[in-house]
Parts: sequence; structure tokens; C-alpha cells
Amino acid sequence: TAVTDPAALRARALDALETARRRTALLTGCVEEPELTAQHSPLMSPLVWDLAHIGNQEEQWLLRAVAGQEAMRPEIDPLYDAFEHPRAERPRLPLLPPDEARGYAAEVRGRALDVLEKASFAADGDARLTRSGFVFGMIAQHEQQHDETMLITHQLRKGAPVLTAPAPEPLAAPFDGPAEVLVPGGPFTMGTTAEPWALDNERPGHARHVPPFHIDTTPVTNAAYLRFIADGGYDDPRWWAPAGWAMVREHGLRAPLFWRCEAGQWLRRRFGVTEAVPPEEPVLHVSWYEADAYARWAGRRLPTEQEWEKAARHDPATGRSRRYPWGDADPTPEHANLGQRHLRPAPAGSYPRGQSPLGVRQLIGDVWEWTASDFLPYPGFVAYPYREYSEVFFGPDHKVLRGGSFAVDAVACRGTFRNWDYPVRRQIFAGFRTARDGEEV
Ligand code: AVJ
Ligand code: FE
Repeated sequence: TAVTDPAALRARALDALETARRRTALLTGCVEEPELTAQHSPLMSPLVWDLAHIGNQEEQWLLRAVAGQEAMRPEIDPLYDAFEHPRAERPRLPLLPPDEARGYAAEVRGRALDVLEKASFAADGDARLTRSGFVFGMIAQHEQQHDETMLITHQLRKGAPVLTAPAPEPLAAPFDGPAEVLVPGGPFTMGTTAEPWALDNERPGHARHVPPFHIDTTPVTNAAYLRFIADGGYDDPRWWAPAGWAMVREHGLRAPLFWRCEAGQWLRRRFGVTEAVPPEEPVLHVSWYEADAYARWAGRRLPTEQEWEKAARHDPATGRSRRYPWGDADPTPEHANLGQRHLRPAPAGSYPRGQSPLGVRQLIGDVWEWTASDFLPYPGFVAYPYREYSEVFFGPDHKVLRGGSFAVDAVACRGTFRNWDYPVRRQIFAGFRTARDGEEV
């Protein structure tokens, strides 16, 4: 049942905003000032850009668009418009220095909390506020998405480690469930109309007929991926989409990003630490092309987005789609590896309490999962509140990722949540699982 009590809505919005800001403070407070303005990779913005961009978006979409306030510093809008300047050029812009960026984001937040304090959440008010405080949820999700982006920048950064977190629990016993499950064919409800903080691209809920398919019970592990490498997977054009093969040849790819082989042992660099590649962990930092090639080598394929969501949400007993694989309850640390509690995925087979009705594990958290699908609108899609969130990215250039990673906060993760990126991207926290066609039973 939907929460409608204004005090509860206000408390939930406040918590989401404060959780995001604590994380932003951690990610921008753990390095010296020159590291905030440095370019750690041409793929990423300087951290100080993300910081002020977070404030600027909050100002534009909450203070100006919803609360009707005047622009605080209109001259900085173009600097923090993601469409005006490619990431590689952002270090050379006259950006706000770290102290000013922090001060600006804090001032915007102070005003945002005043708006929240006064919001009535009344049924006859502004739809963006009354839809269960959607604008606050959207702003919190936006900040958390940039926090994940900043965590990627930290992963690309060279130098001594500055972030630490406990390792996930090891498996009590090796996972000995089936390697795959059969999802019966038939209709299911994809997307959502009711989820209050769902973003425009997750809407509306609609029926999809999905033929039967088998899907891996867990994400593909490093051990399995190492077999692909050892079998000459990166040397054999049979497994690769043409553009993927071109990428392998051009860059001499041999393994996931951040891996290297030394004296016959595979090592990886993870937030400044070099360590042996752990065999039981889901593979991370592979492009869509690598995921696609692995699947073909294994005699399988990537799941479509519909298949992924049906595996994650469809309850065969009731025919309903759940919010999460385990049900409708918000995620807890027992369900999934989310929220940067750990700085790595948990071993494949972890989180039995987070499994789907058919027993599929780790659909939520750990690693983003590449799907076979292009990022396209659902039937009945309406851009909200602005075209630049999703609509301008629809088309064949972007592949959909599902399920979230260890770096995703629960506020920006659910069974319907859709992420997208270019198929060459490797620095994102992405892995995959595989699927194959099923039989009608
Ligand atoms: C949904 C992760 C692809 O980071 O480009 C952040 C999210 N949109 N600011 C991105 C987003 C605007 C977006 N992704
Ligand atoms: Fe943004």
C-alpha cells in the first residue's frame, strides 16, 4: 500500500537526500584538494564537477522548476550542463573551486530542505511534489547516480588507496544450486505505473509476452570468465560481434579492465589495491561486447531486458510482478549487496534471502548486468520531467543494464530500474549472466 501520510513522505525524502549527501561528502572528502580538480581519466569528469553538477541539478529541477525560485548563479548553468561539454574537456573549464562547489551545493540543499519542510504533499498541489514527493526522490537518485560515477573515478584514479570497506561475507558453503532455471513462457507485467519514485523510462507498467527461457542462477564468475580467456576467447573472431572484434584488435584486449597477468597469475587493481582475481566473484569491468562474446563461446546468449525483468519480478504463483526478486519490501543488507557497503561484489551464490521465486540469485546489487537489448521507450512512454533524462538516449547506441551494483544505493535500484551505456564501456561496475531459449512445457 502506498504511503500517503505527509509526515512519512517528508521523512522518507529527507532520509534519501541526507543519505546521498553523506556519500557525496565521503567521496569528495577522502582526497586532497588537487585530486578533486584533477583529471583521473579522460572518461570521467573531475570530482569537483560532479559535486557542483549535483547542486546545479537540484537547483534547476527542485528550486527553480518546482518551487519557482530565481536562479542563484545563472552564469554557472552551462558549465554543469552535461550536454555542453564532453567529460574529457571539463577539467579545463572555469569550474567552481572545491570550497565554492561545496558551499554552493550546501546552500542549494538548505533551500531544498526549506521547500521540503513546507511541501504539503496535498492531492491538489504540484504533481511533482504530490506524486509522493517524486522530485525529492528524483534528486536523491540523481545524486546517488553521480556518487556511483565518482566511485568509478576513484577506481580509475592512480595512487594509494583512500577508500576502505569490509569484504562481503564469504559463502558459508560453496553454492551448489542448479546452474540455470527455466522461466516458463507467458505474459508478465514489465515496468511500473505505481512505484512512486520510478523514473520516466520505467513507466508505464504494461503486459509483455515472453517465450520460455533458461537463465543463469548467478552472475558469471571470474573462474568461468578465466576459462573463456584460457580457451583463447580474445583470439577467436567467431565469438565476437564485428564491432567488438574491432575493439579487441584495436586495443589489444586480453582480459577485463584492471586485470593483468604476472608470472601466470591473474591480478586485478581495485581502488588502489592489487590482489589476486578471486575465482568465486562475479566478473566485473567487462564491456557489452565481452559479455556477448563470452555468452556465444558458452553456447548461450545474453538475456533480453524483458527476460531479465521477468526473472527478477514475476511471481509464477500469483502472476504478479514484485518490486524486487524477494518481494515488495525495500532492500536490507540480507537481500543484496548495495550502497557501497562493500567495495566489491559478493561471491556468486550469496544472498539466498534475496533470490527470486524461481531461485535466481543476485539479480539486485553486486554487478550491473548487461542485457541483449537496446535502450528503447516502453509503449506509452512520456518524458518526465525533462527529455534529457532518458528520451535523448533512446536508440541502438546504448545497451540496457539491469539490477544495480555494489555501488548503487537502494534509492536508485529496483526490479524496474533501467541503466544504459555504450557497448564498449568497461570502467562501469558491470558484469552479466547468460540465458538460452527454453522449451514450452
Ligand atoms: C542513467 C547512469 C546513464 O550517469 O549518465 C546522471 C544518470 N543522468 N545525470 C548517467 C544521470 C543525468 C545516467 N545513467
Ligand atoms: Fe547528472
